[in-house]
Amino acid sequence: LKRVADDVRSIPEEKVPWFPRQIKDLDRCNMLITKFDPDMDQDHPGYNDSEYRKRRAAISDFRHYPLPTVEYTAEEISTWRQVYQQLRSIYPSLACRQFLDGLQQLEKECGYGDEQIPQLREISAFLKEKTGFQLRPVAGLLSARDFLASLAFRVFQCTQYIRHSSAPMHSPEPDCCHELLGHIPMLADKEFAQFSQEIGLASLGASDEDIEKLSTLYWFTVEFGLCKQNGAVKAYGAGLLSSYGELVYALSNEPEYKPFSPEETAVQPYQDQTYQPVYFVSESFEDAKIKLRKYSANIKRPFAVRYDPFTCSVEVLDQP
Ligand code: HBI
Ligand code: FE
Repeated sequence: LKRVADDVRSIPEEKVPWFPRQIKDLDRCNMLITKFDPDMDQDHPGYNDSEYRKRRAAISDFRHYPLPTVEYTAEEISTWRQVYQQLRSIYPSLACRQFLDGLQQLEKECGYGDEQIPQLREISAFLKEKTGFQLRPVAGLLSARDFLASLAFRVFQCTQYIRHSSAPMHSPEPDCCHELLGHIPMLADKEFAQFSQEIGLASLGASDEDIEKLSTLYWFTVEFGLCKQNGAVKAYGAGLLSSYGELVYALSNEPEYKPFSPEETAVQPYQDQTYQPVYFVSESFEDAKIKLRKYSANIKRPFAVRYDPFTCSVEVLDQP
């Protein structure tokens, strides 16, 4: 008696990259990309400043995780103040409504202002109540795969050190000015939080090629996105909302604008050294979310994922 069926039954050898199923698995999502670190990048304003590099490393030492309080120095607060004042003055005319709403609440409830650098612990508690997002401290730029995976759990990996004082208006790497001013106000918006999580869920176990596309999508939406609002175009991307120069430029009518379309946006070459050559404009977050869902549904994975908000974990389902 031969059991041919069993012998020849082909088991598809799908190689699915490891991905986190629970929040605690995010301990393994910590691959740093060091090319823009002050230790590695000769163009970093802190490259020749060993005191700065030591300080940056000390702030990023998370042995006392979770969410250490940082005593910022007078110099650090002064850098923050310059960034805050300059950006704050142009937000009302250039930032989208959701951002302005979020920022106003943060000013009221989390110590946002030009006097001090807000603390991650307070911000995380605030976001948890608003949208379920929480912060996790991170030592620098993370790999796209690890960064996106955390979004699936409504966890935002957030740097805590600040840029070098010699260049308050620009940082080659993410720093607390970028995170706290660019990202956090938007993460207090429910619809935007949902959009962010859905990019994250789409990334779990995806191929390197699809990660590249999702990270480009993320780049042109969460980082550099524009949206229509009451007949005007406003900024919602964190890269814009944390850069005075690029925020003004992006809304100046000088660059090229294209309607947000995931298939096209996902393969658009982007710039991480200078201003973007093109910006994508969404009709609304609702519209962006629907389009993203359609796009994600076409990503080939031999399984589907579902987020269980009760256990904060990801269930893996066989594709029907
Ligand atoms: N890492 N710490 C940190 N902060 C970010 O904003 C960030 C990141 N890694 C990748 C990334 N952003 C995106 O630009 C995409 O590559 C996902
Ligand atoms: Fe960012």
